[in-house]
Amino acid sequence: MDNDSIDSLILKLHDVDAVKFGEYKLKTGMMTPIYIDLRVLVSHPALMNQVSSLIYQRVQEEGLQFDNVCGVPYTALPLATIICSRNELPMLIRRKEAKDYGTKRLVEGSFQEGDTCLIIEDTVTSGTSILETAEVLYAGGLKVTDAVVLMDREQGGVAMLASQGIKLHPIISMFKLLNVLLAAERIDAQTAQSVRKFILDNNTFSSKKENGNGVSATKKQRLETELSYGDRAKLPDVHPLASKLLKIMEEKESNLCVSADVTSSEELLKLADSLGPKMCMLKTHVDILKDYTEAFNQKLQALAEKHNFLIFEDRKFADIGNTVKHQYEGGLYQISSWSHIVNAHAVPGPGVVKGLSAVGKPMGRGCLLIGEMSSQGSLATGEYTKAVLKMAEEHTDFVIGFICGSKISKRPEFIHMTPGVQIQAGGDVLGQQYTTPEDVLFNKGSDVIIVGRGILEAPDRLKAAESYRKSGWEAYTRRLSKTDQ
Ligand code: S5P
Repeated sequence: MDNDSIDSLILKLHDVDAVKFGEYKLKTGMMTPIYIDLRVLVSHPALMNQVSSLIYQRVQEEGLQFDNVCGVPYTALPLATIICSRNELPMLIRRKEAKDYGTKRLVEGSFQEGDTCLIIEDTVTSGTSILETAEVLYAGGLKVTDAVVLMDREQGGVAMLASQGIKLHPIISMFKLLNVLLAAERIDAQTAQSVRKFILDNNTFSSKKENGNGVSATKKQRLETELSYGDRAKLPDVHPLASKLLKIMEEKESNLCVSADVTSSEELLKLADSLGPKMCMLKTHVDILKDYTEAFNQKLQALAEKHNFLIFEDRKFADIGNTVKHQYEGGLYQISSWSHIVNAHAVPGPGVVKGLSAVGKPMGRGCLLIGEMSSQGSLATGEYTKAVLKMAEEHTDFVIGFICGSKISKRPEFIHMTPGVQIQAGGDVLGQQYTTPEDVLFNKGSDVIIVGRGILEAPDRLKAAESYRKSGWEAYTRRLSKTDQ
């Protein structure tokens, strides 16, 4: 599904007042600063057709298998009708009330017991409307495995439905909607931020922990925060490069990024070749090499292909947009031509991301923002870290995550990478502070450990890399299973 058609749809939805900002009450009783009202769609036939096409496109892309289609009454009913009519698919109608005469059926249309019914919905908050419809379908002997929704408010619906065995496929997510409206100057940064905060603070699934609705609190917590790397790779809003990294991590059972801080190209290439199978990413400081050549980066790229890891040049850009743009694509190193990922300080303001993105985004590259540092006395803390988060949320088309000490964003699409890791906690004489893989992955909830001297200074580097890979992976799998009982 291409981004341009989603972006243009978002703007059209805003044009027809289907997206409103202010103070509104949701069906759940919750007050919200954003209201999505897709009931108005029926007055805009071209938009109805566009939405129906996108929903059906999603159904095809996902290769969903079903025998009939049911729209959740009432807003999604005409959408389901258009989809079924255009594509000659059998439709079912769920009655809201049983008739008190005749057949008293709650599901109208013909079907066989055991048929699978695909549900279509316009907006999801908690997922209960879809579940209510599914329950009526179940009572009629139907199965429900998938539902497609135009707009996901990202407040726990995906997780709640997953816990009930229904996979939800959203087309537009709240964060995407905000970014498009912000970029088009339909809303200001403050409004976008207050809505983001509201969404993150009001997860309907996790907040039900206290009143208990049949799913255990621990399971809810896991579903809110603990998707596996593989599941996160498939999230609708995940950046393609973050998705690639998460897939590599899952496949290689590795959350290890080796920091190859050596000064000879030959040694670096040897390291990349021998440790390649153990890591998901290799981090370089190209400007400490004493013998850099273009041939070096070509060999490095070939090794990244061979062993399936990503390259991360730890350049820590920190200048105005125009300067970093040149530093990223030009000069001696032409970093953008070979490094999948770079990082940047947020100190200069959003211009630094815009400058890097102008070069890297068209090439499918990604950027990590430095939210926290491992060094003693770092100034990147508190309000600064929060501002970094906000900057990331506003540039999700290029920023894929953070350099940080612990999980600083609840968004599972972001990757958290933590340096300052050794098997033994401690530090060096120049202010580096070390914590253990266990602490970083199990307690602090980060995703990737960045290890330099812990491996480089070991008597057997390959053995050391394997031991970091193993302890990192074990800590992560224990974290997943911790809340999965
Ligand atoms: O806060 C940070 C950020 C980074 S990227 N602290 C860090 O140590 N790093 C980098 O991680 C640092 O530049 C070095 O390349 C690596 C840590 O190396 P080690 O030898 O101390 O593991």
